[in-house]
Amino acid sequence: MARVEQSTFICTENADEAGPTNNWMAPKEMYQKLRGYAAGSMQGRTMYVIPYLMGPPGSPLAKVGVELTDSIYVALSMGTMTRMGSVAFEQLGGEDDDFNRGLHCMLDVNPERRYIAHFPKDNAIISVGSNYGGNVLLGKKCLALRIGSYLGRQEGWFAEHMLILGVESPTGEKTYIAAAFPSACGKTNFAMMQPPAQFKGWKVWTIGDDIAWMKPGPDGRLYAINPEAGYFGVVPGTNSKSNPGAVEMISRDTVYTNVALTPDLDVWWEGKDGPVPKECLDWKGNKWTPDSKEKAAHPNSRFTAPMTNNPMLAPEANDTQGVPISAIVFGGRRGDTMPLVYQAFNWVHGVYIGATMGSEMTAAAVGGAGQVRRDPMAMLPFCGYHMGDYFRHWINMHKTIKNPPRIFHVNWFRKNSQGEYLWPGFGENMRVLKWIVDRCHSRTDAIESALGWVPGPGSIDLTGLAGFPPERLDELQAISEDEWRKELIMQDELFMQLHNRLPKELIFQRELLLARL
Ligand code: SAT
Ligand code: MN
Repeated sequence: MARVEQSTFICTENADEAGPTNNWMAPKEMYQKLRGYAAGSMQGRTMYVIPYLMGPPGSPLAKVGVELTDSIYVALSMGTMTRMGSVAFEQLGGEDDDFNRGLHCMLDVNPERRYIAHFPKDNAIISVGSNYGGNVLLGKKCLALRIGSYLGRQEGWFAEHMLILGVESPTGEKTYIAAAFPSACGKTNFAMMQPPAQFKGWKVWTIGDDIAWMKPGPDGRLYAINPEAGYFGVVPGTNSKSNPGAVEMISRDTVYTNVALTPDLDVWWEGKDGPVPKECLDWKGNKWTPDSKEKAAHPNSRFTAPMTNNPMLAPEANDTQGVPISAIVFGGRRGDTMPLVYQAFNWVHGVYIGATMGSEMTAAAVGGAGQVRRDPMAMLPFCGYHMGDYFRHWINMHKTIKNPPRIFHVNWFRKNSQGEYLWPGFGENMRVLKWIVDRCHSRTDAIESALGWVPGPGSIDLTGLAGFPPERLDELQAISEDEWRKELIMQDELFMQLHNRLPKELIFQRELLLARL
């Protein structure tokens, strides 16, 4: 019912290449172990052969994989999440005829024999002993992020844990934005946002909700594609207020996992529109009533739905060249410390902001929910090599991007001393998004703060935001010395862990921030 990071391995020749934030085992040893588990394990079962394409057909950025699996859940989900079938083979040939070799064996889903092993040199993945999306839909986190990031570093591009959206203004101007948030922080909702009523004529189009592959184009801008063809989203809390587009999207052609089942064979979850059922079966199949102590749907229960069901799917989602990115947004789930929004002074400062991202852990991964952990660029569980080298790659790429995107940091989750959320979130995030868009086009004010550029007075439009006194924006933007002292100490722990490959530039950025504070 969730990703298991403790069972996820990067199998490079030596451990230092994988770095201290990944589990490591030598390829030879891992192959031997997993071939042992796999041998004969599909006897009497059905094996599915899944050729799949990550990215729009014909795109120079697209990649091919073939996954073997004995799980019908995987076969059906891969058909939604990727472009599956002969389209994959048609992509092969020519210059790049490599493809990812994937093997998934459910075994008896015993955690003792559970491994998600990546072999970047061989462009291969073996996953055994589980049947949860992030562990077994090998195109997603395994190929598009862990193997992808490894290839991206060699080939000069980025594989990132980012949504991609297009903001259309009333004049028809389109601005494309990529945003990295850790798992289960609302990426899908943000990517499918519906602007509030007074943003007349403004539209938000989705290109992707989870992963971006980005490469510099001939005009010096950074171009992004979504390698996926569907959304694997968190179900609880999905309703016509949080994400009206998703309600429509998942009303058909959708695979649900770990939700509750009503007596009339419908699905149900906490926060669904309509009345709470008088009784149902919970996600484990036990009888559930509104008096039950446990949740009916698992907090990480998921939907798998085709992107073509999204009413605001951008036609550009099929562009082979991708879309030019004007802004990169980093964000986490932080009850304190982090303001609603600020902008980096420049690229290296932006890399530092992304590298030091922190977030309260969620149900998407096993263990630790609620604790703040460092999650650089939301890639901690998904980077296929040493995180210090990953930061170096980000800094180096600046040389090949003449017109780099502006970099921002947002936090929708700041609370007051009573523990109440200060910002309404969801569609109202459009107000922050518009400031970001206006900054990209040099149309709005910002003032310098210790953290970066922040909105000038009145430059975040709050009209029509019921029950939101304007002073609350000051509370949301406040920089507390005490909180930042703790923050900088926590950042240091990550830097210490990565010290042998940490770019000096990031250490200097931390010093500068300290001095400004
Ligand atoms: O569960 S997944 O890994 O597929 C999604 C996520 O954690 O971002
Ligand atoms: Mn994700």
